[in-house]
Formats: sequence, C-alpha cells, structure tokens
Amino acid sequence: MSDGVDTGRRLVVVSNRLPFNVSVENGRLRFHESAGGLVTGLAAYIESRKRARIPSKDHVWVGWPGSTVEGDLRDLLRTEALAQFQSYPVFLSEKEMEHFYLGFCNKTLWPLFHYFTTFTAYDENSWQQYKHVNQVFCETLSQLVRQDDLVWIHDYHLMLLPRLLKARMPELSIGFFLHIPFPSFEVFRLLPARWRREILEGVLGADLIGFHTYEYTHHFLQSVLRILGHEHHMGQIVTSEKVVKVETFPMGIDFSSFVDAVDHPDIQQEAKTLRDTFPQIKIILSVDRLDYSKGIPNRLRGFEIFLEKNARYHGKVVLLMVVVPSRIGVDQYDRMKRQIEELVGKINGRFGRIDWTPIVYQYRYVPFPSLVALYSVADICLVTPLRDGMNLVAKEYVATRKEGTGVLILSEMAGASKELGDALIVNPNNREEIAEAINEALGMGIEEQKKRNELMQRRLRRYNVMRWANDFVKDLMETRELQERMRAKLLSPAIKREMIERYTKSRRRVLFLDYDGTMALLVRHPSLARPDENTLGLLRALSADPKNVPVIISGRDRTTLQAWFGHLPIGLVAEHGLWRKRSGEKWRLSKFCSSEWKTRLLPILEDYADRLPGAAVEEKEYSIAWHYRSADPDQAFLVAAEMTDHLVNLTAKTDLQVLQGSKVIEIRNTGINKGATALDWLLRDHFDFVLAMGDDWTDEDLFRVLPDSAFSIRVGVVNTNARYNLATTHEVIDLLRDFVG
Ligand code: ADQ
Repeated sequence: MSDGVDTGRRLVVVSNRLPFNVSVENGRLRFHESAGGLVTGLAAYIESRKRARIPSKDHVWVGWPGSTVEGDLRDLLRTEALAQFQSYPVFLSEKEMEHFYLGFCNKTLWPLFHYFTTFTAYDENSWQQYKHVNQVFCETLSQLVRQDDLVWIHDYHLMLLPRLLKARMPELSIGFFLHIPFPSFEVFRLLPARWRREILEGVLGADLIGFHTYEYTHHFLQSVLRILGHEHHMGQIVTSEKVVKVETFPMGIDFSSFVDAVDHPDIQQEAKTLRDTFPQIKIILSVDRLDYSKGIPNRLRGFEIFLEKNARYHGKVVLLMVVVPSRIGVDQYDRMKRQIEELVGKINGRFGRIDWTPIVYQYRYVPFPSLVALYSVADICLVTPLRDGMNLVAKEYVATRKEGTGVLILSEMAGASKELGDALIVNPNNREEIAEAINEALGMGIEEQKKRNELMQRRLRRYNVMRWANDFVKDLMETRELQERMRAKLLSPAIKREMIERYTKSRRRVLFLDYDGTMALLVRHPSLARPDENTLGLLRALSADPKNVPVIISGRDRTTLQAWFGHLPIGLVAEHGLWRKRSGEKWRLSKFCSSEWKTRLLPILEDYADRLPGAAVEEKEYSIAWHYRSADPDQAFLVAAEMTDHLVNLTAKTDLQVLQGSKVIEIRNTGINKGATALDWLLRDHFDFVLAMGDDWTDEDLFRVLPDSAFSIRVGVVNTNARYNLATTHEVIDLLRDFVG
C-alpha cells in the first residue's frame, strides 16, 4: 500500500510555502531547507512515489518561495526551482505577504481555529488581501495546471482557492486538506457572516476535503449545515454543482526514516555525546515551533510544580527545551519568546545548583540527524499543546524509540491524542496534571513503557505518511468517479434537444410538475413560496397549447393550490394525491379517508413544535405536516427522531403512515401517493409525451410508475429512480421555457 497508488496523473501540490526558502543575497539566489510538518511529510510521500515499483507520474509543487523576488531574478528562480525542486513559485510582494500571511492567516485564522479567540483580529483590509492572494495563486496555477492533473491544496492559507480554481477549470480534480483544527461552530461563527460563508464555499470548491480527526470533520460539516444549509449523508455534501466528500485522514510520519536513522553512526555518536553531557540524569525533551498554541509556558510551570513537589529528583532530571523560531515579527510571538525566556531564567534561578541546571533552553532550528539524536536519548517526551491540529513531534518520538523504552506525555488537545491513546494523556491547562504525569513517567517500569510504545508503533508503522497521502489521493480519484456516475444522469444538451424534438412532434402531452423545490426555491416558511408572475406566465403559456396537460402535483393542501393556481387551465393534485382537480372541473377525493385521527394527533404535534423553536404544524384536510426547515438542525434532529418514534407507536395498526420528507414529517392515510395519482391520469387519456419533474422522495413514487418512454427528472444531484437529474430549479424553468419556445 505504501508503495503508492499509480494514478496515471500528474500531482500538483499547492501550499503556502515551498519545500525550500529562497533568499536574495548580493543579487543572487540562495536556497535553504524549509521546516515544518507539512513540508516534511509531503516531501517523504513524493519521494516514495518516485521509488515505487511503478513510479507515479510527475509532480510539481506550487507555493511562495519565502521571500520577495523581483525583476529578472524571477525568471531565474522559475528555472532553478523547477530544475532543482520540481517547484513553481508564486510571486508576492512584501505588502501582499504582510497583510495576507502575517495578517489574515496568522492574526485571524490561526488564533481563531486554535480557539484563541481573544487574539483574533477582524480586519477588513487583511481579509481583502487574503482574497487577493488566493486569487494570485489561482492565476499562477491556471498557467501551469492541465485538465487531467490532480491538484492537492493544503492548509488554512488557501481556503478560497479550491472554488476559484474550480470556477476556472470545472473538470479539474481538486483535493483540500486542513492541517490545523477546524473549530466548533460556535467559534467559527465569530467570523463576520460574509467571510465565514466565503471560506466555506471556497473549501467546498474541492471534490474531496480532508481533516486530521473526526472531530474537525464533524465541526466542518456542522458549520456547512448551519451557515450554508447543506446537509451531508455519510460525509457527502450535495451542492448545486456536485457531490463533495468530506473525510478524516490522520496524517502520519515517515516512520522508517526515523527507525533507520537511529542506527546511523553519526547520529549514534551525537546521541552518545548528549548522554555524556547528562550522566545519570533523566532527560525530558520538549520540541516545538515557537507558538502560543503549543502551550510552552504552561509546560514550564508544570515542570516547576514537579520540581517543587519532588525534591528527590533535584539534580536527577533535566528539561531539554528546543524552540524553533517561527513567525518572527508577529507581536504575540515576540512577547511569548520573552515570556518563555523569563520563565526559564526564573525556574533555573529558583532550583538550579552549581552542578545542575534544571532547564536547558535552545532557540534554534535543529537539523534532522540532531532531532533524531535528541529523540533517541530522551527518557520522556513532553508534548503539551493547548491546541494542535495533529502534532507530529509526538509521533516522531514514538517512532524513534526502537528499543521500545521511553514515555510520551501527550496533551488531549492535540489531534495525535486520538491515535496515541497509550501515551500518558494530560490536560495541558492543568499544570498539576503535567507535574503528576512527569512523576508517573519517571516511575514507569520498562515493561510498561515497552508495552505502551509497541501498540503505538504498530499503528504509526502501518498508517505512515505515505499511506495517509495515498489514501487521500485514492479517495480523490474515487470521488471523481462518484461525481461522474451522478453526472452521467445530468440532462445533457443533446438529451435536452432530443426531448424538445419529441415534445414538438408529439400530439398529446402530460407534464407532472412538483411545485416546492422544483418550480420554486425551498424557503424558510411554506407560505413564502407564492408563485410570481413569471412562473404563472410560464404555466399559462404551457396550458395555451391545446396538446398540453400541465399538472401541478404537490404535497400542499388544496386551498393553497386553489388560491395560487385555481385560475389557470391546468390540473392540480394536492396532499400527494389525495385530492385532484382536472382543468375546468371540481376537486375530487381519490380515496375515502377519515380525518378524525387529526384531533388526536394535532395536540401531540403541537407540543413537539412548542419544544422546538422554528418548527410549525401545518394542518391539511386529511394529513398533517410538521415542518422544521427553520429550526436549529441539531436540536431538530433529536426532537424529530423522538416525535417520529412516538407517532409510529401511536399509529401502529391504523390506516396511517408517518413519512419523513425534506425537513418535514407527514402523517397521512396509507395508499395515497403521487405515483398512484399519476397512473390514474395516464390511464384516462392517451399521451405520447410524458414528463415528470420533482425534487424529493415523494416524487420518487411518481418516477417509479412511469412508462419507460417517459422523461423523468429529479432536481438535485442525488441518487434517484428518475432517468435524469437537473441541478437547480432555474434549470427546470429554463427547460419549460424552451418547450414553449
Ligand atoms: P506544526 O505546527 O509545524 O504543523 P508539528 O506537527 O509538530 O507542528 O510539526 C513540526 C515539524 O517540525 C515536525 O516534523 C518536527 O520534527 C519539526 N520540528 C519541530 N521542532 C523542530 C526544531 N527545533 N528543529 C527542526 N525541526 C523541528 C502543522 C500543524 C500541526 C500538524 C502539522 C502537519 O500545526 O498540528 O501536525 O501541521 O499537518
């Protein structure tokens, strides 16, 4: 599996940063390694694609090169980046980068998504710059992306890009992965309404969207539902254009590179030197980028409490704290650096002795071999972020412990804690808990350490970064297949032409038209869907042709249909077929039904509606509908489920049925449905052109009974018994307009 899926397509990786940084020195370009989980992980995956038994197609990496490059140097950088790193630079000016990266990315999205709401800035200028830079990425990509590429966009810097790119190239396969947490709806909604909508719509431009944990996936789906109103079914969201899949892919590490590195003589030598520096001393390691989300001050205070409470360990432990410089120039980061340094000084001052410094602090980038050496000598690895999308340091430490010893202390707020349950899990806000965990880790027996690590290593070995990326890419291909299957049923221009031709040649036609969601958009309250002059004019035009029998076939009550359409020479069907009316005739009941049951059930339905703000009861002559389109979706889900259960019990052994519709629950007599009514219509006349259009499950009854020659169309890109799908109500209206010429 980790051998790679041969997609036969070129992979285009898009991220804010490229796998290298460039600087301009004396008019010349200099390339440096760039650090971070995203780059390291993806670089390993790309290497594995090349090494695979059947090497995958080419790749190209698109991103910002790390500094402003102007003039002729741009062409040089383009050539060099492609030759050396298979990369393609996106050029941005310093000003663009400042408002985009230091501004919207790092002062708005980063703090908000990590639940640091008080650090979050809401600055319109930065938002405009964020939109602009996403647009610049889109421009650059459209110069080099080919229709059959797989484009994989990464992280919070580029959340608008999927939609921008899709609009340019609708056939392109686009995946999006978020490396940081997606916050709960209550936090995400703090963004101004316009921004949060555009961000969600931006991401939904992708075909596949991935998150590290199930929680983030769930939060995203919730926000999509509450803000854009799209429901999901098993992680699939149907927008007006396509199906989008939302999935969880916990990012792994390049496991074997850590295992293999431990035995390297240079690394062993470095580890030995480290050990010798701290003879008879237990090493606690702490490694992260300088960031307030990583919880470094709390970690230090936790260690301080540990020292306070455990004098027996004085002189016998050391906290090796390595902090990588990051986002230099952002106030919070500069302030935090000072805070950390002061704390280290204070703790060392308080407990240190001439022969012992409790905390050894380094502010620097550590190259890979030194990092492995550090992991391999650390008896404990202390990873206590306040929030972290995943946290790869925790995984890297466990992978490096080849002998199975060592204890990982891990924050429950890191995505990695979902997979590394055998670590000592702590709440990073609770410093006492951190102190106790250090104590527990120091006292843990070798056998237990090995047992815990073995379980974690098994998982990390199997679900490594190659597997993560392969799964994503494979899923992206499958999502496209799913979309294509669904699209195969979309009414193509050719079928539309054939339909119009058949329509023109036919002598007698029946057109069954559902109303809400088919001829009119679904609205928050049913009474707001009154047809406008255009719709009425269209129905009038259809009925003016003597060959046509237009029929509005609806679940609504007959009083409403009569008031809205009674003056037109068309057929009407109310309450899903219970009532029908031919043009110029009176309303007739299809089947004798009782309605006495309503007095018994109405108060129950009203009680439930009282409990759910936004729910409403609609009483029809022979049925009752309980609508909840404008209610809170989560609460509605629970109340609706409870009520359905209650009603199903009450109506058992009666002639009633309880039906779940689109944001509505209906109770009505059995044996009534749109299909039975349509059949009756068909049997009484001879039609050589039959058309039926509808948007929900009640229309499926209709599609099922129609003859093979009929044209049946379901509105929305969903599975259906209809022959074709149309994406929106606008297209329904356009089609009907084409009929009347
Ligand atoms: P980061 O916030 O960068 O990543 P993390 O997952 O810990 O956090 O990755 C850090 C990477 O940098 C690791 O591979 C580590 O080895 C390396 N590193 C750490 N300290 C270093 C040092 N001093 N010198 C050199 N290298 C160092 C974001 C999200 C995370 C998510 C990753 C991947 O914030 O939550 O896990 O992306 O999706």
